[in-house]
Amino acid sequence: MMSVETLDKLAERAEEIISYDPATGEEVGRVPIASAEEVALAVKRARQAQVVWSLESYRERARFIMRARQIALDELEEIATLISRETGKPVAEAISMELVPTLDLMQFFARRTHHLLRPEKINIGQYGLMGRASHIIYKPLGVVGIISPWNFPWAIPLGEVVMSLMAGNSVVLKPSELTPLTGLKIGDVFKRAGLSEGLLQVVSGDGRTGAVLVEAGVDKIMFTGSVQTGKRVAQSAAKTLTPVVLELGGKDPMIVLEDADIETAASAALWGAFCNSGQACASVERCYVHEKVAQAFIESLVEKTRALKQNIGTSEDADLGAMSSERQLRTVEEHVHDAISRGARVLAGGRRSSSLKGSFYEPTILADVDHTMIVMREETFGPVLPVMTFKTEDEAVRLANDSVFGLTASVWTKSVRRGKRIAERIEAGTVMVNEVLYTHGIAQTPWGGMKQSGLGRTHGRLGLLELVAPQHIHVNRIARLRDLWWFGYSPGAGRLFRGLARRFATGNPLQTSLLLPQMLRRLVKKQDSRKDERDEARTMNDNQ
Ligand code: TXE
Repeated sequence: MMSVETLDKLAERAEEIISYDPATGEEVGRVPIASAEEVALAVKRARQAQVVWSLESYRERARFIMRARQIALDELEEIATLISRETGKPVAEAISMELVPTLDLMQFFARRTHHLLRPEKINIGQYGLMGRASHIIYKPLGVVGIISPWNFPWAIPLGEVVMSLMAGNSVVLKPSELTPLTGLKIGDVFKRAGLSEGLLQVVSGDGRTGAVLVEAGVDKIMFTGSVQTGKRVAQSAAKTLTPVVLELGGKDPMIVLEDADIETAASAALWGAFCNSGQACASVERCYVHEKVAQAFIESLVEKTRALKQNIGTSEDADLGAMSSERQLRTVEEHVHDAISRGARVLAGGRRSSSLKGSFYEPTILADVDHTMIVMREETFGPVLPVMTFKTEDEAVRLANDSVFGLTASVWTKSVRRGKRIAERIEAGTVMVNEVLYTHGIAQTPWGGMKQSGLGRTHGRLGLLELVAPQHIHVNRIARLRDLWWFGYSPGAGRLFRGLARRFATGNPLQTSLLLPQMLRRLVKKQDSRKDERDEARTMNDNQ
């Protein structure tokens, strides 16, 4: 068995990807890297398959999703074990954080997409009084390219696959090179559900394969990963104006006010910071606690941290498993060393596990931290929770907003009203009051960030709208009348237009009604001039 570090490097270089269990260093399996030609072919096949799929009813599309759902449910243990082996996370967590939410999401979008994407009438105000009507329909985009990360290798891509398919698109999925087998498993489940092969194709590979997919002429890219790669994806997509949704990192703050339930808040901070070994984009990465309750909160947090069990993910009693890669573990080490060198105190953990051989880092609590430290500024993406104190609500909000990221945040207080008021002041795509991290698991709510945490949304109706092209249909029911603003400009027309600016543009029909005589005169005159034109044309014809 090779060292985990050597294995990471090998996996990066080889022309096939070898997936290793980061807890044991054992090989889980290997897959070939798709060539540029294979990616292009996949997109071509996807485009052909999508034409027929876009004509299927929502009910028909839903049948395939529900069949795939049943297969995933029947194979729950096998899938959870595969996820655990490729990522290092506990099997229990693979079930609670990846399978349960996606099984729920599948039934939700299977049952509700027709409702969420139903045509919508638009109230067009006074134009409606003029016999016009507008509505929107939502058309599929075509081929959606999904590029996904390793931290939730099942839940993140699967949600986007389901939403894309329900919206009438086909999909080419490029899973992370660290978790290629879980990606292929998604393809396998849908294939056995009877979905035609072109509609969901999984192309295995690393960043190069992802880069090829971005430029392969897809109609949308759904990317989840680092800020750095996200910017590269956006740049390359800009060449063809391919729209992108970017779900990037976070440095999510948790604010514990003096009136919070301290025990519950400490348990929430524990789970929010350490589930998935802190490798969630919405992990609690910074904790701000009111100085009055700081001691009680920190004592409880440290005690709970010390009681956590770390072990190989497939063992029944593991709270925390291994980190997904040696590279990620090194990032964590750098952040913690930097913090210590600038005066931070380690209250728990602070080092890789001495008893476990793989990529295990002990759950870590840091105190005496400040915003000069990397651990308070950059995404750590590991089991580290730095805790800082504050004196006033304003100070807490200022500290929470002092970040280039803005994915999620949480506020803890017994007063829901106060929590909501503070939540609205925080710059983040999702702010939870008395909750942490978990809303990616709610299919109905939108997910996405502000600032450098990303662009666009996934999940919920807003997420579904990213996967369709809205088309506005406008109808004039009184087609026999010409419009007031058409040609035939004259001093009288000029007077009417000035009146429109003053009265019609107020949006008030009563004001507009004062212009009725002028309007009628113009319409009649126009009708007359049309009649004159017709008479003139007839005379000319007669004379010929
Ligand atoms: O992500 P990358 P990495 C953060 C977290 C982590 C850091 C690095 O802080 O430490 O990112 O992780 C594909 N064109 N998050 O390096 O490189 C790649 O193959 C197109 C937060 O693993 O962004 C993989 O499938 N695609 C995040 C996917 O992009 C490219 C989850 C993500 O890899 C590409 C993961 C390119 N040029 C990491 N280069 C979250 N939001 O949850 C790579 N890829």
